[in-house]
Amino acid sequence: DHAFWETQPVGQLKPELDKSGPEGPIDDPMTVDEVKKEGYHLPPSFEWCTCDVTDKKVNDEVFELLDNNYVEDDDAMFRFQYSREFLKWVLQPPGYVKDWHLGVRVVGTGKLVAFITGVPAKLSVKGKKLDLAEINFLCIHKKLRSKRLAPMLIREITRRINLSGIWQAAYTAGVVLPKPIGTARYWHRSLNVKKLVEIGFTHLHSRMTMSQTIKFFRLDKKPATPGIRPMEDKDVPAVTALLNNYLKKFAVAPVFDEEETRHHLSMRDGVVYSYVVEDPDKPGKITDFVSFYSLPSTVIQSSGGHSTLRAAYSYYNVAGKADLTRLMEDALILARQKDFDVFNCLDLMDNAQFLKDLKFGIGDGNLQYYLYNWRLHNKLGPGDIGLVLT
Ligand code: YNC
Ligand code: MG
Repeated sequence: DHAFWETQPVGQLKPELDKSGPEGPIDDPMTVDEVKKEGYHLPPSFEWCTCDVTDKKVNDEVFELLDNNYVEDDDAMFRFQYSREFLKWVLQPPGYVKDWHLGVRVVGTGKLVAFITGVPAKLSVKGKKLDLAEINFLCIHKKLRSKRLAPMLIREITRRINLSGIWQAAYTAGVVLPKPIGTARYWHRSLNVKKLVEIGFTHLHSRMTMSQTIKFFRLDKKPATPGIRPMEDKDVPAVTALLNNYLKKFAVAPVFDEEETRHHLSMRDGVVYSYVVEDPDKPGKITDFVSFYSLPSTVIQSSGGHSTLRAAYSYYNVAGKADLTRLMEDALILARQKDFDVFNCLDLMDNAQFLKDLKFGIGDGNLQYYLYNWRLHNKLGPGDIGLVLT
């Protein structure tokens, strides 16, 4: 039973509750005039706040809340540790709305105890271009769990987004809610397998020694694709064209204009890494693109002197001239050079093509994809999904 989600314009898990209709909006159209102008009520000891992550003090508060209370794996061994710089990056894309960075504070002490964010994006869903919000960082302090605060955060951010005339949203979660539009799975490629074994992220195969395992995962020192180099600002138009042309083939994928490409895909040390292949025979011609972002995790029971797992996550990749597997092997090498311990990748887009060949191992748990107020008749396969939410 989903007392909250059964009241929302989303696909329902119980067939008898699922309203049929054409693919598209589930709710009747509304106008901004009809949206409630005052915030929803919170229990008396709490108040809403807008979190400006460019303010150093607020950025620290958000960092601390997430560092201590955000997503953990099922065995509570690792917890995501989004960096302060990362938060500034993902929360301030072109056209971002301050009011969509929503917090809850304790009245009196001012302590930040809950958070949820939305950022504007353009998504192509089966050929229709939607201006929507991408929702992320829903987090409630551990001491305030199971008090039905999450539905309040979701209702209030929906109201704030609706006030901008936006009626759809996209989000992902590890849990199954009404109702996934698709499901993807994480795969993991060891880069520093010795450390991964020491922190319990991975285990030695029963008939393999540590030195055999290290050899098995060894990579070349340098990438092999001729002309591969870090993306520069001058590459933005070519990367935008390459990316949009590639993403067209997926049922659900973002559409980037040049400003958005510059924001999401320019190199930012410690945050996001992007490389282009410039054709050695045709200077200036960009044929391929790879990118990954940095999302470390805290090692909860720190062991072997390791307190942080340095993880790179595959972001957007386009193989034009190069072979995708060869290109992604270069991404692994570049991530290793940047001292990442593991390279994580979802099985979406064309990624299933290279996961096994490049010695990725399948993870546990799924990542569920959702759309708010948009009906699709059939569940998408991972290969139909072209969207990566950080
Ligand atoms: C979740 N992840 O089912 P029902 S992902 C959405 N996303 O409602 P309470 C969730 N809903 O089933 P707690 C959810 N997890 O009764 C639970 N729920 O209908 C639903 N964890 O609320 C749940 N971050 O406050 C139930 O639960 C209701 O205290 C129960 O809080 C939940 O960012 C949570 O995993 C997740 O901090 C905040 O456990 C808490 O347990 C926590 O009693 C660790 O809530 C961190 C964590 C989630 C990461 C993410 C995407 C969020 C999407 C939210 C939905 C957006 C909808 C679109 C809005 C804009 C629309 C427009 C336009
Ligand atoms: Mg709660």
